[in-house]
Amino acid sequence: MSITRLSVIAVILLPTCVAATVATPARRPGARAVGAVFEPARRCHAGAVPDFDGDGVRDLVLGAPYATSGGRRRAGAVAVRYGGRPAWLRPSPPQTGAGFGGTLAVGDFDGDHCADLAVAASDQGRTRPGADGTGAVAVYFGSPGGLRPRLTLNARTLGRTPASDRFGAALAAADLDHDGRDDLVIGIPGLAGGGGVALFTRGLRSARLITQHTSWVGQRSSQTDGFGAALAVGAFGAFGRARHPQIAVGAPGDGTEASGAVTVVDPAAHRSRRITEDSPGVRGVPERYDEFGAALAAGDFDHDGTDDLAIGVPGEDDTAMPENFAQGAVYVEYGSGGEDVWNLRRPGPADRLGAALAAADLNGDGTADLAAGAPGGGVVQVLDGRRRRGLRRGALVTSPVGGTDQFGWSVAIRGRDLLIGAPGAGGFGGAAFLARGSRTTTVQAGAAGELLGYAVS
Ligand SMILES: [Ca+2]
Ligand SMILES: [Ca+2]
Ligand SMILES: [Ca+2]
Ligand SMILES: [Ca+2]
Repeated sequence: MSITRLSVIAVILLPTCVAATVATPARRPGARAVGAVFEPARRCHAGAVPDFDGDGVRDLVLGAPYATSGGRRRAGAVAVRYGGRPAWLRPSPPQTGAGFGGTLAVGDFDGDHCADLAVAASDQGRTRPGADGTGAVAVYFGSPGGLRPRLTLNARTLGRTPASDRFGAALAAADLDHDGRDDLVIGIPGLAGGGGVALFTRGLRSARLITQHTSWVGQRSSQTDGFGAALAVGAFGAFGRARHPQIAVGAPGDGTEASGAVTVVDPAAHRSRRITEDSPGVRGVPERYDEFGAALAAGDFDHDGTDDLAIGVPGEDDTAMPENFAQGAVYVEYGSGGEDVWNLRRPGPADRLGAALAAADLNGDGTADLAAGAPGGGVVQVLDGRRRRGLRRGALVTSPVGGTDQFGWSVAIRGRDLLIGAPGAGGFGGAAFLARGSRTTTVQAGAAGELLGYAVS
């Protein structure tokens, strides 16, 4: 899912004059030691998620990849809400068209219990006009004084020469090696040879690359596969490793005419398994531009101790009604071997259900639930997990603004709340909302085509 897809719509609908945004000065890199002197003597404790400053109050992050930063158009910015207090993270240095904030991930990378934030600028550093960006990921560490810039990761960190890699087009954070620190998984869907996935472990000091050509993956590839365009980490129980974290990697451009594929990789066991709509137990039919694997989420939806994998297929058509192109679908592959296929109850063309997914226990009954965005339809379908029985249809959250707002382009579950991005709202200034039950409130609205809510976390 590239920013370009939305920017095509934005270019058509936006007025040509785009006003400059008022920039809140970013925290100066290197100011960390000085700032620490004035910080209250308090530590972070594991609790509210995410909590960057350790005050026990949940914080929220909203990506605005087309925000103007430092006078550079579309350099991007990220709005951080410490409790209710808004602040901005700006790229340093800002680069025109970099799209900083297009992808976000929250984890505790240094294990100090302050949540940390990874922000991708996957369009950064185009080698020529119109080419995909090389991309970079900025990592901010949480502290009682808030988020502080710590390091930047890019293709060079992996010892590669940057090209049109789209480094950071997908991100996931989880403790893969059980050392008490979250590891960062970075999707590089444009990497030469069909894409790749980088694993940064041990406080992000150790790096390794997995591609379709990795010996134990062993797939044929083509340049447009987009391996690494979506990521989810879960204990899927594949390869007989019950509680071991594994990585699901989406390659929505793989297969015949971008029907899409997902590969579950186990970097410790050196095993992998490829899933397509042609796989045994999967009911679908691979069709042109289905984009199977454009979004992924992992959760134990039937509470059997094994994570289940939700796969977004936003390009899925209704075979019985050809005019319903790209109504979208969500496939759920249970660790037990069962499968669900979900559509909207009243689907329409270009709804693109499954363009965004999030999994966590939303209703507090102890079992993971699933939220699936259908940004073309401006809705988010909630599916409630049930012990032993799996998902059932839950609430349909509809856009409070309507129209071309792309409500559901991004979605995250934060406690009992759904955090929903609508980057098309307000003439593509964008907006983010919190929804609980039938109540939807605005968190923040963007301005001047900055696409706020393109990513949320
Ligand atoms: Ca906080
Ligand atoms: Ca931390
Ligand atoms: Ca399960
Ligand atoms: Ca639940």
